[in-house]
Amino acid sequence: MATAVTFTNKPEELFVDKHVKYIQSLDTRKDELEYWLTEHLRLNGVYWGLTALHLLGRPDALPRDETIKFVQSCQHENGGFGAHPSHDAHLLYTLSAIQILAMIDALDAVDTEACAAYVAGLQKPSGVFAGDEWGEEDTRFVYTALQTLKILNKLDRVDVEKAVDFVLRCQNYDGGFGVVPGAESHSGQIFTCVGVLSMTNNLDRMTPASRDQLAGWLAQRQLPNGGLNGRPEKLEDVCYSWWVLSSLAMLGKLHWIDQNKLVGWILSCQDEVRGGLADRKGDAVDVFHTVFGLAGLSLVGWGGLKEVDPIYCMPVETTKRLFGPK
Ligand code: GRG
Repeated sequence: MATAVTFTNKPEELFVDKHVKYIQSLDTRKDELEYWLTEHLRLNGVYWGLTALHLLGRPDALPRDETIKFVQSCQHENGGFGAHPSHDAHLLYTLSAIQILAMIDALDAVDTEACAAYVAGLQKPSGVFAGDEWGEEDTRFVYTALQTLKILNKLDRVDVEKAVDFVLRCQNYDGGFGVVPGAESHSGQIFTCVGVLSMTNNLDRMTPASRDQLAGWLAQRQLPNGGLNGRPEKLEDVCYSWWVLSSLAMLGKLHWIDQNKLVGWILSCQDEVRGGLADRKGDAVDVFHTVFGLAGLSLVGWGGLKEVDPIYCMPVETTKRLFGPK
């Protein structure tokens, strides 16, 4: 079970070695209930941990061969990936699988043709993607589908223009984006929509005024303590240091928030004894908040972290190797 957490009042330090050890320890906690309760997220967890390690400058801290074998064991006959060998395929895990392999330069270890066919088979006539065979539709799945195919250099397998048109229909009167047309604006969904527009070079399909309105909405997510929330009237959470900040970065408006205040707030969410970051100070740490806190710090250039790519949430080193310099 989750152990007690130790937070300082105002750390000014990033506890790099502690965070590395924390991530390394995650796969060794097989006697803890939490390990088994999170099996449905295992492949995402490997992606979060590996991305964090790359940003911390320790890309080799997880065993490469074992990582490849685990990813291979999660691929289904239909080409998609499940969170764990015994779980059904879904786009959320398929992207994580491909991102993991991209980061460790091992894309040839799996059947990428079958993977692309699986992804392409999930596009609907409206341009949106379903997450899996059961059909839930969401802007998250447009992002995960297009990023997967972009990494595999197989974007031509789907109708990108229709996907982009669908995303544009999800923009609201307040400037934000939701899961489907007419749904409430949420920073997580904004990341996926601005990400789709950015990775397909379609950001200019939004007018400059509309981009400014969206950046204004995102900047308003900063609360007096420096942390960011995901939508109005909600609590701050370390993960929005990624969803909000990466969206502002893609819009070229990172300077619209108080970066110093945000950095101080993120650092206060570290467990300085056992490593890892929590959603907010005083809560138990987990690998999801650890990677998105670190990625937020990387976006503002803090603490000697490796540079993260705001569109793909992978190290710039990886995206440069895949797509060339911007
Ligand atoms: C490659 C980084 C990466 C992502 C893949 C799955 C995906 C694409 C993006 C998810 C975007 C998203 C919806 C993020 C938000 C996650 C989150 C913390 C949701 C919580 O929602 P609520 O309603 O929380 O529980 P609030 O804070 O609104 O109360």
